[in-house]
Amino acid sequence: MISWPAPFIPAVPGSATTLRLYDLRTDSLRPLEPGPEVRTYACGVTPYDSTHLGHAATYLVGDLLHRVLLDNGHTLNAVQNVTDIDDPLLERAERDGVQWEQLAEDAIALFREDMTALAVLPPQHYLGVVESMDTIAATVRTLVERGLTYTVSDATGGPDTYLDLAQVDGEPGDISGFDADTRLALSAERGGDPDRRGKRGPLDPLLWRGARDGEPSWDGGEGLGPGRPGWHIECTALALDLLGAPFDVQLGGLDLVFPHHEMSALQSTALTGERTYAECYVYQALVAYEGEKMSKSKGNLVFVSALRDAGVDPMVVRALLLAQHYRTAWEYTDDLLSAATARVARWREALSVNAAPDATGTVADIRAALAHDLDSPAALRVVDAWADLTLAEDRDRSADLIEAPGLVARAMDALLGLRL
Ligand code: 5CA
Ligand code: ZN
Repeated sequence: MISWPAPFIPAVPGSATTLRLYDLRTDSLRPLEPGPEVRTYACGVTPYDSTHLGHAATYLVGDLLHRVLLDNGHTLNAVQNVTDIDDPLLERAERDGVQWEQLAEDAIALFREDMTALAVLPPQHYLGVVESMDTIAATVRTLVERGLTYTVSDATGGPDTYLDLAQVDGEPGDISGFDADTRLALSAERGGDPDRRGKRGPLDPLLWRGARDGEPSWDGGEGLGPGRPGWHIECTALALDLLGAPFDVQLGGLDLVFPHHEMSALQSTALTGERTYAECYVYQALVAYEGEKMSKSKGNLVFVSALRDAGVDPMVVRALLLAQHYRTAWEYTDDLLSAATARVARWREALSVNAAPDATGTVADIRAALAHDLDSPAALRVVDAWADLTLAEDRDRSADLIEAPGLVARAMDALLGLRL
């Protein structure tokens, strides 16, 4: 699947700093010490609606991470999927009386536009489930051939193939640290079927759903038959195919840690024998609106495209998002938009002066803020301080440099994705 155009990243003089990143699994801030090529996996959208600010915040975490890594001289192998076939997509298509393929295509096109407008770096591999069906089915067949699966059939249909977690060397709380009751509750809430009769273990993930009348299906090959993949295996199959395990960083919103990433990791262990799926698990805290998590199922959404249609500069949206640290939950309000609008205007004013105070320290401070767990709010405060100083009426201008505004502009562009 084509992704979206890559923004140009200007070169920024000065030296980079080692990135320290919070890893949810070990609950610690750790120096990220990847090889020359960094392998990241970001869970992509389920395309049945347009991009809301929660999605955008999540993809900006990966974007900031990738920008810092590029600044540190790394190359990237970033993978992102598109869940272009799954229950929520089929349910929405049915509700709206549209073809599920068309619904997905339109939502993906809009997502690309939103990511382009927000200057999010595109992944090296952007893959839909439908186009990756052979890879995913082959991954499921490997688990079947190893005797690690079983099937359930009942009045709802089947045969549905599950992974027998009891045979896998790992615990379903390894990453999240959630206790058994929480795991059960979240499984039921987030697409699982812990109460289904015939399952050996309540959390056993669905790998392949046997074809049902009226539902799209694909030939899974010998031992599987017609059907479609369960949710978690799509990400495991793509990550192992394109990155291998362990890869460097798993990205997503905080609602994905359980069951999605725990199941992805256990499936990977069953396939590779390797306990570590990702070296570091990085999550965007959930963005709320009107008192609740912004979610497609609840409908309390602020769409990036709606803001764009209303004439909001995408760089203002980006500034609004970067003003929040990715690990702190926040709620969208119109005041945040007003504040970001004023801030961007002030930065533009400062960047358009002819000469300004030396900005070498400003650039170093932006780098230092991002190197500390992608602290974008701190990085923006560094820019504010430079703008305040530059625009101060009564300051001494004798040491001003003509190149200073351009240097800050380049650093903001390359490191923060703010092209003003
Ligand atoms: N297709 C799956 C991942 S394989 C999926 O979760 N799709 S999604 O469209 O529901 O979400 C896409 C990404 O946005 C996920 O990482 C999800 O955790 C994140 N996300 C969704 N809602 C919010 C929110 N309110 N705040 C922060 N991140 C969110
Ligand atoms: Zn995923």
